Amino acid sequence: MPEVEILMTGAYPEWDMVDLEATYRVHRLWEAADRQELIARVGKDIRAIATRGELGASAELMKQLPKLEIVSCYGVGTDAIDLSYARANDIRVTNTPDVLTEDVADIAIGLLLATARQVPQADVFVRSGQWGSVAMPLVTRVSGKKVGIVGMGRIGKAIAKRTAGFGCNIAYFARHEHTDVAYTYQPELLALADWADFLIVIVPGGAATVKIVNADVLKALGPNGILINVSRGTTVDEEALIAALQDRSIQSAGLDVFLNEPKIDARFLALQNVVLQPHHGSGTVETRKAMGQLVRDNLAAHFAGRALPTPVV
Ligand code: 8YV
Repeated sequence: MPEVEILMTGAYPEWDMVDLEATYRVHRLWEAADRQELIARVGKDIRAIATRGELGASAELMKQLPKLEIVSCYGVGTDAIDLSYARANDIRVTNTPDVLTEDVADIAIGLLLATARQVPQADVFVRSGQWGSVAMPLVTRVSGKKVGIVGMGRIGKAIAKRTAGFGCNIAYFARHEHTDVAYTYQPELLALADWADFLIVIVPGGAATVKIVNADVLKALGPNGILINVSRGTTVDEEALIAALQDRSIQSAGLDVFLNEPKIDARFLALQNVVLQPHHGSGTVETRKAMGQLVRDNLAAHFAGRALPTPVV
């Protein structure tokens, strides 16, 4: 029986589970009928948490694991992990950067095209037999338009590169100017939204970015504007977004992330001018295999006393 005990907060694909369970004694928190009972029973022996981006690890959970040494996150965003608690308690934290960059950028473009060109609506149009009897409504061009990118990290840059391929004019909002890119830096988000035809949000989640896309930003984006969010549900004021979609003060939105996933606000389901994705930006076989490998590499390095491949803390 493997002796290092780890707690998993949510499932990974089967190929990761097989590998992890061959190497560690894995406790499946999400399958426990009574999670508190499981933690009370095994918590004192847990040395690692394997979690996912959206599940994270709270201070409340970590406090109940006195031997916890490392939290390894399957995902790049660590906003749901209490990093201050980890730092203060010498708990290492790792994530899975780089391996998912291209896929998340791809889905941002996929959502932009799906939303502007109304691909899901066109699919319904053909399947429902309307083709030939009524005209498909004309849609919005993507090529050559003004794209505002909110966040110019690794994924923001990959999105910019793709939209440049569409001949788009690109500007971005970030905490500071990025000198390694030639796109226009706009330090005012409101001004960026006012200028842009399409606003693509890819800033990290967390306290600093809560509701940065608020009612004023949506108003500035305007009735022909399209919002794409592939960051976290927290970065957009969802009440304001639903109101803006309902009264068409923005044209439409393409969303991969929401508050309260997977139980998202039901009002989204009734809207025709939004394309919905189940937080699946990194959800390709290729990327998920690489993410699982990186989680395992970080855990293996930690327990072998080697340098962590992708440390956050
Ligand atoms: C999720 C993500 O982790 O990378 C992130 O921050 O949010 C995603 O990749 C993924 O859906 C696995 O749960």
